[in-house]
Amino acid sequence: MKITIMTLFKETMDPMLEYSIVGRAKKNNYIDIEAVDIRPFANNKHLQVDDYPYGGGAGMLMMPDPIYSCYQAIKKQSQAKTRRVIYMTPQGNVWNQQMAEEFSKEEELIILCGHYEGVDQRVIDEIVTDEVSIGDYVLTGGELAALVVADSIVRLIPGVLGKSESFEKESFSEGLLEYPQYTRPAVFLDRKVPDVLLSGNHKKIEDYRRWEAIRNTFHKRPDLLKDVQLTKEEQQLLTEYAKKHCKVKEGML
Ligand code: 6GU
Repeated sequence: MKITIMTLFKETMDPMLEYSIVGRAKKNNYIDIEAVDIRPFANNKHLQVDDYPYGGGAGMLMMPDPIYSCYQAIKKQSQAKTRRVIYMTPQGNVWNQQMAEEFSKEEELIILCGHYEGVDQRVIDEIVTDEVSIGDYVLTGGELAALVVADSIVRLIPGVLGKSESFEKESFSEGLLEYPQYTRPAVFLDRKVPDVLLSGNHKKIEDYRRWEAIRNTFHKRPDLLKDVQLTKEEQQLLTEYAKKHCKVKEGML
């Protein structure tokens, strides 16, 4: 997998790509990921990359030509047969785990970070295959959003996470949030670790964790439960639990 991030702020992104799990994945050649500066691809003496919008209005727009030249240079260097080009924009599809899984299977990704008031529409129409947002709020630029998207993809690539960091039982992997976790000491500020976790009974521990994950999801993100496969028994348990623990607002059911 190769990921190239096109940006006017390469220096702000490089440190995030050199450290931690992403940096390690890069060093160990599980992934080729880099930020490329768009500015040197400007076709004018002053390396200008933004200009006023036709028709007037506030702010500056990124000019199409530097972005297109940058894209062509990236494409020329690549052996990939297929690629997707993501434009980071609050107008895009809101990123989620399912999209991360889908994009992690691609051979090559190019991520375009917008800045200022945006990007000339013609270069978007020419090169972009997917528009992505990371949520309903506005950032000053696409860089932070691109790092979020890249991080969530990189960690899904086989080999990137070690066994101890494995993502089999984590939030969203089965549509549920995670169960709560505990480490030493067994008692902290008079708060005890649940007895079952010290019991050594693996079946009991597994059942306890599954139920805690369901309970956690019910309280924090009940909207996720509609996509979770619960056993009949779990469904019953949850119905009982809900009756006991939740006041149902009038008109809700
Ligand atoms: Cl991808 N870009 C910007 N500028 N703001 C955002 C965003 C992206 N996603 C949420 N807000």
